[in-house]
Amino acid sequence: MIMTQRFSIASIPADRVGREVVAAGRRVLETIAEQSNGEIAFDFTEFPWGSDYYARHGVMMDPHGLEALKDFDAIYFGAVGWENVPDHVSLWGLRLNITQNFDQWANIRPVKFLPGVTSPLRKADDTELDWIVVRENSEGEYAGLGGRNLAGRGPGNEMALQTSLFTEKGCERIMRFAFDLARTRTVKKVSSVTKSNAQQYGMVLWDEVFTRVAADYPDVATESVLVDAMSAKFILKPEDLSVVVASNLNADILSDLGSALSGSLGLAASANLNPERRFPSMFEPVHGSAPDIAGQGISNPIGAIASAALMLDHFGLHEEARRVEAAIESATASGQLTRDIGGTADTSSVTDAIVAALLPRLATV
Ligand code: GGG
Repeated sequence: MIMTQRFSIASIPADRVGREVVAAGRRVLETIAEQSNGEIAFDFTEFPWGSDYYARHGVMMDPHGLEALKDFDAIYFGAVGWENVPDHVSLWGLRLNITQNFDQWANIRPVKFLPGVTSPLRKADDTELDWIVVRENSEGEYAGLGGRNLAGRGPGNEMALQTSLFTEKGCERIMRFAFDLARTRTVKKVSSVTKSNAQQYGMVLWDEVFTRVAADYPDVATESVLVDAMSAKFILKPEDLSVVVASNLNADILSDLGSALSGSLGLAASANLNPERRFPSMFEPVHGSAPDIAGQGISNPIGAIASAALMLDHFGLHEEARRVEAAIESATASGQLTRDIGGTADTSSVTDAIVAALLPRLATV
């Protein structure tokens, strides 16, 4: 008798290209399930939240939405942000509402160089490049602490405070996560991104925790690099990188730089993890809703499909995750490229190529 492993997935395509790429990722996951001869099943439930929902209801998601999401095995997210809602309202009302309340404190963002995709980096032609940005995803510059006041003094006199929060616990857990991840990689090295020369409280604590945690991992090489120097290093010495751990904002910026260097933001995958599994983790492409190309069917589905591969890893379906990654590589190598990476293919033909390239799984005994 076949034992089916079932996984419940809450799908939140949200805004514009988010819908196009989540549909593509679902096709790939459904193909994985079809090819499993009944051994794997994905049960999707779609939630209509996002900026259009805001236009109808005045909120980005149902007020009881977190309750509705909390028992799913994972969340598959598209992109948030549209012109009808201020960006800080849409981001905090949906994406950050989920990452913060589900304590998805580790955000991993692999920077992968794919065959057939031209990188602006000279070194990508003849050097093996591949690194992972580990983003502290629960505090730092995104703690949401602060306020605005003194508007009563009249125009030009208002003040705003935006406070970063660095806790020992928050720093330590993301650093241990980064070191544990480094131990699984060929190059066992963690680079910590800091700015402690200028930010003498939070970032000095960050550095101190890094030094303390590093002492528990003598087999892993380390370095501590200022964020400005790290942005230069991404371009000039990327072969020196394996795992890069950084605070919320620094990692957000650096991971965009990394994915642009690999060819396009459209390629970048991410996983917002609650490593303790008290809550579902959320998988999403790094890119946003892309108003410039939304609705034309030309968005790059690879970031979302590679995020689905991260979800498969999270489910323990490692062989399936590798099959999806290999299918992506096969599609790009054969020239199936969207416009952002120099091709002419549309979203559906790239997705078709990836689905067609999914090799049959190895027989189980
Ligand atoms: N899929 C990623 C997404 O929708 N991003 C929207 C955005 O503006 N994110 C900013 C951030 O999370 O820092």
